[in-house]
Parts: sequence; structure tokens; C-alpha cells
Amino acid sequence: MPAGRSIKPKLWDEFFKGSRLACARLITKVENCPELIPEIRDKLIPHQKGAIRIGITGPPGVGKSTVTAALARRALKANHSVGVIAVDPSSPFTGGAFLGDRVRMQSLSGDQHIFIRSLASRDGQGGLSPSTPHAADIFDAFGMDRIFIETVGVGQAELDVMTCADLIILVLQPGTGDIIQALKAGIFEVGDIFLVNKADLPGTETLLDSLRFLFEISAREKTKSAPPILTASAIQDRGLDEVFAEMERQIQGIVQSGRYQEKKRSRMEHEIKESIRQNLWERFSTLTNAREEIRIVSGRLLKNRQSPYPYIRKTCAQIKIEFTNERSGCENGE
Ligand SMILES: Nc1nc2c(ncn2[C@@H]2O[C@H](COP(=O)(O)OP(=O)(O)O)[C@@H](O)[C@H]2O)c(=O)[nH]1
Ligand SMILES: [Mg+2]
Repeated sequence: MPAGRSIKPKLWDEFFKGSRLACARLITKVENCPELIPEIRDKLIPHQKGAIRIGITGPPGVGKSTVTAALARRALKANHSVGVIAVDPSSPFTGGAFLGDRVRMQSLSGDQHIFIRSLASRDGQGGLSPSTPHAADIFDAFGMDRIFIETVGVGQAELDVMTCADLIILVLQPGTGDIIQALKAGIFEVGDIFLVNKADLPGTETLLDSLRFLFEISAREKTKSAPPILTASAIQDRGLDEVFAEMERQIQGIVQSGRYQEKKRSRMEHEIKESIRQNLWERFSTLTNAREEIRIVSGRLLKNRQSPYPYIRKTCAQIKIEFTNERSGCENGE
């Protein structure tokens, strides 16, 4: 990493004056230059006003982008400033999803109070890009108070939304057997609102019955109350008023009950722990040829029937660390 790389004061000035271009450039920086993240966090936190992050998740093709656009329009109408973060699977075969989302949301993007941004998902599987929470922080400091995060993927990537969002809408569609996939991936745990989209298609009642049945079973097991199940046809713009109302009702609930603050605290806790863990390991690896040394030491300890703790103690005492954030190089920042 080139030493002393940082964000130019002019970019910050423009950002805080409300330049959309500066906002877009900052997001590009968090995507390409993870080593700038500490500086960006330091600068933004005092300006963040407490935007609500709404995760829109579910299997590919169920209508997440269409639903997101419909909810974003309603949020705008209710005088919110809206940020949309769309995480597309960076498929090596097609850039179609990216373009599709951009086109679909174009009807919204002329509006001054909405900002739409696509992020590539780095693992290529969908789900969240590592820069998603930072992009959301940037939107928050820029003055957006409702931030929609659309994420594709099934499984672990989907569960990651939980750490990033205050509220999660899980979108499903009838007639695809997605429910089985979703069940296997454990994503039923994450939805605060279940939305059966494409209710104009056959099979809606069957899906609703299956969902109700599933919740009945799990309620018996966990004594956890079932999330609301709503239906919509996003393409016909039907049922979305109810979804928006339920979303706002739940937002009031999490803010008033203190759960919002608790989520923010736990995100902060996670960030601190992860960063320290990473720095410790990096420092330790440069201190010794860590993996090789541990392998040799383990063999010796076993052979001599010795406890590992003297070695662990000695090694911990050697680790004096200074913070770095060198996860990867800056690709095209300035
Ligand atoms: N029949 C029907 N099609 C829909 C509905 N909502 C979205 N679609 C279509 O489903 C396809 C996938 O939608 P999209 O929003 O891109 O899904 P995503 O991949 O989950 O973001 C598009 O062709 C949409 O026009 C709906 O309510 N009914
Ligand atoms: Mg989409």
C-alpha cells in the first residue's frame, strides 16, 4: 500500500455540501480501498443520523428489485430520503442482472431524494459485498433515512444480511419450490416480514398454506411469535401499501423498544472484535512463520507430553501490535 494514502479534503468538503458525485466516489473508495475504511468511519460517524437499514432478501428472480423499487417510491412519498444498495451476483457469464436492476430503478433515480447504487458481490455467490455496511454508513451521513439493501443468494450470504440490516423482508414467490431451498438454507430465521410476491401467479394459496404450517410447527418448538406473512404483486403494484405500512410499524417498534440501539451496539462490537482478531493474527504471522512453527511445536509438545500453555503464554507476550488495515491494495483510488 502506498504510504499516507488518504481521502482528499476537497472530496470531504463536497460530500458534506451534498454533492451526489462525491457520495458516489466515496462509495467507490470503500469498494476498492478497504484500507481507507478507518478514515471514512472516523469522519462519518459524527454525521450519521440513524438511518434505518431494510434488507430485502430471497432467492433470485422472486421480484426483490421490483419490490424494492415499489417500497422506495412509497418511502419517498412519505418524505423520507432513500438510499438503495443493490448487491448483484458478479456472475462471470452475464452482466444482465446488473443492467436489469439499473433499468428497473431508472424511473426513480432522477429524484433528488433517492440514491441508487449497485455493488458487486465479491464472493461471486450473491449475498452481501463486504463494503455494504460502509456504503450504508455513507448514505446515512449523506442524509438518507431509509436505506434498502437488496441482496441475492441463499444460505450463509443471506444470513449475513442480519448483521447489516435493522429489519429484513424475505421475498418468496409461488410455484418454484423455493420454500424448500429456503428452509434448507435456514433463511426462515431471518425474516421480520415474509412477502409472497407474484400473487398474480397460480400457487399463491399453496405457498401461503405451507408458510403458515411451517410457522405453526416452529412456534410450537420455539415459542417464538410468527412474523407477518403478506402478499403482493409488485409488477401490478398491488399489496405494497400494506407491506410499507407493516415495515414502518416495525421500524417504530424497534426504535421505541431500544432494539435499534442494541443492533447498532452489536454491529460496533462485531467490528471491533473482527478488526482486533485480524490485526493480532497478522502480527503473529509476521512475528514467526506461524503455521509452520505451530505445526512443529505441536508435534514436539505431544512427543514430550507437555501442555501447550507455556508456548501460548510466551507467544502472546511477544505480540505487541500496531493497528493496520491492510486487507488489500488500493485498486483505483486516488
Ligand atoms: N408475474 C409477476 N412477475 C413479477 C412480479 N414482480 C416481479 N416480477 C418479474 O419477475 C422478474 C424478476 O424480478 P426482479 O425484481 O428482477 O427479481 P429479483 O431477481 O428478485 O430482484 C422480472 O421479470 C419481473 O418483471 C410480480 O408481482 N408478478
Ligand atoms: Mg434484483
